[in-house]
Amino acid sequence: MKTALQKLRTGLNTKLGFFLLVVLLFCIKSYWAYQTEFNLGVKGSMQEFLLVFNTIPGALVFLGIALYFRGRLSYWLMLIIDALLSLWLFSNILYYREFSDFITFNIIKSSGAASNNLGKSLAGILHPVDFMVFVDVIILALILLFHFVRVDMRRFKVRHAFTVTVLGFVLFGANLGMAESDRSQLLTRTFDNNYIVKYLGLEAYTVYDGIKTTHNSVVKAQADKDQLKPVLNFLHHNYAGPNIQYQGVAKGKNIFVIHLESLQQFMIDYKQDGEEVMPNLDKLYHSSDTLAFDNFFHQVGQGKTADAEMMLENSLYGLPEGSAMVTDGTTNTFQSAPALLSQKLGYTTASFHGDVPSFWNRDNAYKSFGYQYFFSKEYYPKTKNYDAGYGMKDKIFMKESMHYVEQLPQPFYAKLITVTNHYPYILDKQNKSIDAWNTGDDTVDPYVQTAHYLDQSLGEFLNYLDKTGLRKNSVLILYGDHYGISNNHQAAIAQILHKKKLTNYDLAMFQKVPFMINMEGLKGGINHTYGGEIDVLPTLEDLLGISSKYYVQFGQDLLSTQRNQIVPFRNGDWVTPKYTKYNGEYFYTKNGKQITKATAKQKKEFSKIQKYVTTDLGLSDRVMNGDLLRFYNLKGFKKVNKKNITYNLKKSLQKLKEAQKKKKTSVKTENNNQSTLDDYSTDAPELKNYSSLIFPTK
Ligand code: GP9
Ligand code: MN
Repeated sequence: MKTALQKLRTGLNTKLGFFLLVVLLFCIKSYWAYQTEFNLGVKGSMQEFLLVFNTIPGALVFLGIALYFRGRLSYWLMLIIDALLSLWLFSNILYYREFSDFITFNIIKSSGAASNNLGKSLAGILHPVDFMVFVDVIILALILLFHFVRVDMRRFKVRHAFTVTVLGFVLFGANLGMAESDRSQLLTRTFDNNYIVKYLGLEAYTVYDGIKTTHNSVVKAQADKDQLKPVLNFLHHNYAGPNIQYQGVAKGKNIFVIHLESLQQFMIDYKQDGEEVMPNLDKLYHSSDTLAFDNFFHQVGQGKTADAEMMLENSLYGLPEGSAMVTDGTTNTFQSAPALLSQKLGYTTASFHGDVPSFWNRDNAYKSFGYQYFFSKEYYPKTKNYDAGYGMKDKIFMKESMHYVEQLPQPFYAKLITVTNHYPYILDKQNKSIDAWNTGDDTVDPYVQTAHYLDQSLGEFLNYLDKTGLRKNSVLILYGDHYGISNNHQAAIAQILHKKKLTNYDLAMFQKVPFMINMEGLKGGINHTYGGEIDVLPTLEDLLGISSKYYVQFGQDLLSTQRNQIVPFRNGDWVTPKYTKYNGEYFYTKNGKQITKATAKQKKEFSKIQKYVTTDLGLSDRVMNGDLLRFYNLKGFKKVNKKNITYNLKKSLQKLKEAQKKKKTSVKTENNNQSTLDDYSTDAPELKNYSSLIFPTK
């Protein structure tokens, strides 16, 4: 009688036997990764079951391709497919660790724009255990190489291979059916990639994403003017008029938009050993000249910084996947803040960023936004150690940016994008002036040090504004672009917030970011309205006295008394002053109590809010995907002519020179052509040895 082992051996010596072994190992490995490497939020027995089950259909279909081939080739093909699927899984594990999301084709398309920084972060987040995803492939390869199994040279009938493929699709159908019964509209709502992987597996998610991306290009080709109708109806219906108390109060002022990288609201007034971590920002927050918002949320998706910029400057949402600035920034028509302000009010517009211009496709998207200048890394002196890995260190960046700011004819709109407080929060010893946190989570702990550094750089900048008098005729807009500490670090978050356990409500509130408007004489105070990044542009427009009534903008003026105060998150969750919906759970916003059994009335309220959120996001996506603004004729607005804009160093410097001759209102011109840079004091240790800074001249 044959022993079980012998039987197994005989089984494995057939092609089907070997195939089943490959499938089995692949499924086990995928399941292991789902459980340990991702945070899919599996709840209940159905979801538990599907997490195991969904590994099978994709494995049968993809690995099954090899069954259509003959002999040895078919065996090796099986391993090649297995290796490719494993590589894809591996890439997703790394990507997920930083972004809490899965890779999309749009992200891959944009990887040229994002790769330089992405590469750096990936190297830093690699865990040895990640390589486990290749173990089965290696074992199988050794089995074949050392002839532990015999290659079955018999013909595997096409009919049988086809049966395996069909079985894969049938099982996928069953999987989808069970998934839909647990969560309806799984594929149509598309709000969260995590859901799709949880229910359908990584392979199905990838195919789904590919189809969607192709579909998007087709959508653009098919879009027409009529699609604007529902958009305009919705916006008209939800328009919130200006608050007369604030209407036009910032007219004629310079505008500084300060992009505070990864800064979250909980850092305001945050203390470490009794000391404020961000004293300069805290002071600004509490100043009587500052309108500070304490219920202001980031609303970014995968595009992170780029999504924040998209919202701030267009009042259009980023996309559910990828970065709209990358996928649509080059080709779409926009009616953005820089273009509006320069055309309507004669502003000089410039963005400043101490990184390469290609990141997030800024070099192209900014042209579409109508930015006249884009001062990126090459415009700055290359002083020793000026770079912290993610771009120039904030103190150096802020100071040196003033070399260009002082040359911009006033009034100007200047956006300064900081980067030092960016994951993985790298800062050299000489710049660290407080201790790191001690949560035991290495990725989180140094956040407080880079945030402190960011605050110091702000303090130096504010001093300069005061000293030069620029403060008097400027309005400052400061905002945190998105979370710095992702929900993957819950144990650390709980410690930082001094809480025992976190609920989904806590995580929702953890998405608050600072938003402040500061201007001499502004009627300030802490404003409790619920809002987010989408609302900034309409707010600014009303402060400047331009009516956004006929603009295609999806936010509402934060100061308007007619606001609905519904804050949509990019994945379709939301916050209102009354209720919060986060990760599928409902809460009272006031006290964080969970609503486990909603009354009929509450259910009705929820669905009304959800309808608004879904429509708001959906229509914004339609504008973006269909490039609908190309059909919208905004009265008094000329379509931006990108061909007239260049960010070439030599040409831009020339243009800046001429602009100052033409319009003699720059800070430098008004200062008898003397630079004000000496008024900028910084304690940046890197600049100590430089008596003067050499800026590029051509
Ligand atoms: C890079 C910087 C960071 O240029 O703006 O972008 P993020 O990773 O935060 O999206
Ligand atoms: Mn960012």
